Amino acid sequence: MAQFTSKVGLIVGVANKRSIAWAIAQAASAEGATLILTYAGERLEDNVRELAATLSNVTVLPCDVTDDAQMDALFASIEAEHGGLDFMVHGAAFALREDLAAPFSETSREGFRVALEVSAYSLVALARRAAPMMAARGGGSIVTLSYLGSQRVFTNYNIMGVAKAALEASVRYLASDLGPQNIRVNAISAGPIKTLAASGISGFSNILQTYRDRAPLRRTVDTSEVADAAVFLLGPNSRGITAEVLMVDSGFHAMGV
Ligand code: NAD
Ligand code: 0WE
Repeated sequence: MAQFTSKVGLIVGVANKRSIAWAIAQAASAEGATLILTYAGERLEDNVRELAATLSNVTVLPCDVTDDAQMDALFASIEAEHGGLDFMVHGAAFALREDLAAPFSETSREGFRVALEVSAYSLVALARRAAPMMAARGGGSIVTLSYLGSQRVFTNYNIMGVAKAALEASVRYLASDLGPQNIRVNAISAGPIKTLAASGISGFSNILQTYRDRAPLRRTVDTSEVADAAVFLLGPNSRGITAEVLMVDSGFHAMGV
């Protein structure tokens, strides 16, 4: 039987058809999940509604992760409509564009705050609200998306690397907090993929080519490969795994010179 039959999942971070979160939504839906997809701002609402219409059992709701009222309303409406939650995917990240171009030492106080708030604190804020609804069903699974820039320096990744380091540490602390309620918290560290979040990043093609040249698999990964790993971490096959950062990057992270 499909892994997510009668399971309810919240997916934060769909912007368009190239989004990693959208690939995860499609893979979870194929396993029978009922899904709630959120959009960040009215500009993206039509996009997300069009995508959602291609799946069955999907609800679309607003959620700007910097807005506590929107987050409260989101979970209230999930409780009212579905009566609970079994899994959650967090794929929200944002830094000011200027901070992904200037030297890291030029990062402003505001740029540091924005990147850490949207890309790391949002996981904590969402997990806090999701946890009681998951606990009431005997447990749950939370997956977020990270990048190797949390551990190593990538030119121009800058404040996002610091935000991903905070995100990965938050995964471990949340896993410790929520584990007693049988709620698991893990991250997938994906290799570079040409999504909206990669658009206009100067030198992104060079990063992709470096992975093709040097990763053990001699290729980049695509969103369906990240989605398959996410289905594993969200579902019962990973029931013994929490506080983990799973690398889905063609093995690039293992290489030295
Ligand atoms: P994407 O642009 O499709 O997704 C990023 C999402 O963040 C968008 O849906 C956007 O709406 C959302 N977001 C930004 N600010 C928000 C806010 N205030 N409230 C709610 N949502 C907000 O790009 P993606 O590549 O699919 O990124 C998804 C995740 O994967 C991010 O965490 C990213 O850091 C991570 N990641 C991406 C890559 C890559 O190369 N594309 C590699 C590793 C990890
Ligand atoms: O996490 C990311 C990128 C996230 C991101 C992207 C943008 C672009 C548009 C956050 N904020 C913004 N702000 C914008 O205004 N990735 C893992 C993709 C990525 O971005 C890079 C990378 C990789 C990989 C930037 C520099 C170097 C490598």
